[in-house]
Amino acid sequence: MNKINIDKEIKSTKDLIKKIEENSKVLKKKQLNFLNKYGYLIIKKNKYLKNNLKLFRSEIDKHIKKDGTKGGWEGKKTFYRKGKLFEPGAQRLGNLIEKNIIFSNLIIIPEILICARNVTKDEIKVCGLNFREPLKGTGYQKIHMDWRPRKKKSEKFAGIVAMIFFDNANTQNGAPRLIPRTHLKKNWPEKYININTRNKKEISPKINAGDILILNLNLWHAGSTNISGKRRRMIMLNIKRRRHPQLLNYQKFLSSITKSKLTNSQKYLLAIRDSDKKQKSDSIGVGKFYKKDFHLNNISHKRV
Ligand SMILES: O=C(O)CCC(=O)C(=O)O
Repeated sequence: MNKINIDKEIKSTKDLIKKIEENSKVLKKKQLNFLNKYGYLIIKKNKYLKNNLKLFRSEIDKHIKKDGTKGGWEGKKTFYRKGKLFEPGAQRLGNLIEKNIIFSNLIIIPEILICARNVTKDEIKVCGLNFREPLKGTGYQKIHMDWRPRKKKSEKFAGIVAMIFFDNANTQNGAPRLIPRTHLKKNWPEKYININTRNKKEISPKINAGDILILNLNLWHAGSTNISGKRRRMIMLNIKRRRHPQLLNYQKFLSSITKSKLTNSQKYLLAIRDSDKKQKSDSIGVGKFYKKDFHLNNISHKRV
């Protein structure tokens, strides 16, 4: 199984997972234990991604051409200024499902959903689906995490980010850097290390096109410089516990036409059904908590 093809009404994540694993387990226990222990996991390309890599690449390139320097600003319009890049050094694209319905297939990849459930041990929802590609000579980020730290070890983890790669990635074209086991720490990375420089414990796994790198949202990681300038297209799927807010308010930012094309599982995961809780803000991410904890104004926790 490579994506969910069922379209029955979904009442809970438990229901969804049961349907995904109706016939067989999607991931081995060993893989899930690795994710819990080290905070990351590489999942080798499945048949769906293998068969559709070309299609995704050409669709991504079409939107890069169309959005250009305006890419990635969906939901963040109050911060937008003419000519200001969403992230200097990287090509970004946001609200991908509204751009083309094929991107909605990425949110129902069973391996990703199983990881999200395993990490959160809770009801889950999709909070964001964004494209990032580091550009030649740039793309370096500060070491960060994608959600606020847990206050105590007994607190549940918030979720995962699944990085879906459409090109091979290595240290030459900006493979992500990560520090295994840091998801277990109880504070922001800057409380322990210098987040601006490379850390001696960090690793940059070699990743093939179609592979998925799963990170616990609390794992310390960062983007690297794309030295060679070779393409490194990647989509980040952010999944959190259902009670947490979305990076993009999908009830507001998906049109009625797009919503009508989605399956019941996708509507459940995006929390866009009438019965789903309404989010007031266009976008809520880790930045909100970072700025509060460090008494900052408009400073990114990722930019160097
Ligand atoms: O693109 C990458 O390699 C990592 C990006 C990342 O960690 C982020 O933008 O939060």
